[in-house]
Amino acid sequence: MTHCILIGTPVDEGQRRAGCLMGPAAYRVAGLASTLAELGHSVEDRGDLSPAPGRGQTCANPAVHHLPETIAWAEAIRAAGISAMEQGMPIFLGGDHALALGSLAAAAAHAHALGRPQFVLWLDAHSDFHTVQTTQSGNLHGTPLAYAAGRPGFDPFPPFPAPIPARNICMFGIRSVDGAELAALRETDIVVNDMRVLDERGVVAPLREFLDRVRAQDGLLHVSLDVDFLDPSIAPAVGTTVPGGATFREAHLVCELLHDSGLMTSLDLVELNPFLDERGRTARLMVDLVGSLMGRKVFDRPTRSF
Ligand code: B3U
Ligand code: MN
Ligand code: MN
Repeated sequence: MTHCILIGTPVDEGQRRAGCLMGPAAYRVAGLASTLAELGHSVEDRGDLSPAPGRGQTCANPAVHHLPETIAWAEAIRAAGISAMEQGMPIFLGGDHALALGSLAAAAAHAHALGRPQFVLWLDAHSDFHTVQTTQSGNLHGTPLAYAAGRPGFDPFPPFPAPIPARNICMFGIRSVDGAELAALRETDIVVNDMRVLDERGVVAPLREFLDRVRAQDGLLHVSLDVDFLDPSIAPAVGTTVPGGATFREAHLVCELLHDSGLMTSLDLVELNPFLDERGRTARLMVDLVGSLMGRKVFDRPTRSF
């Protein structure tokens, strides 16, 4: 059984559509803590973080907005995340994806301190591989993976503590990549399982290939679940819907395989915008997916040993 530490991270500054700040409250209303408790886990809700005031940092890209506030969030999330990782499994309740500038830094610092490799599974329609310099929208929720991979172009963010090797990063569900991100991605060994790959191969084989590598290297695994990984027909409460996402069944299967692996050590739930939801259905779906991630199953059967 796992000690689950809920950390509310109501970041709304990483994009321009207000509402993600209501995400932590929506997960609580949708029963996240009781779902985890019913599965036999202990749950500690640490409430919502609030960042220090922004310190007025600037950068050369005029499109970028809320830079000082986003840096302050990243620092607060990183500090809270490191202490949580020492005590249990943090679940970061977003908040937009800019929160991963902090949660990934926490995970990487923690893994580095343990002397173990950090891996990342990025469940998202987007690659979020811009730097502060290349983003055209100026929305910093499109940057955290590039920061974690150690790409240059992140001044004035603090240096990423222990950059995550590209081979340890696996993208899943990708279907919207900007030109600058694509050019940069082509130069890396990041495993990009875009929707074409998932359509051809299904979710099981590509995910097992990745999980086998995590297991073989005794890695820690951070999973970052963006609501827009899911098809908008089942998960409408997100500001950046992209058609052709994961189905209900694919998403649950991914979560069940992750649970069977026993490898996940930290989790982000990001981009839920409850203001755009239909009677809480997206929040409830996300909570149900966490249930699958944490061991809910219909029937016990022998699972493939990893
Ligand atoms: N790549 C685009 C769009 C985007 C990234 N992440 C989200 N949207 N959610 C950008 O703005 O960087
Ligand atoms: Mn994202
Ligand atoms: Mn996305």
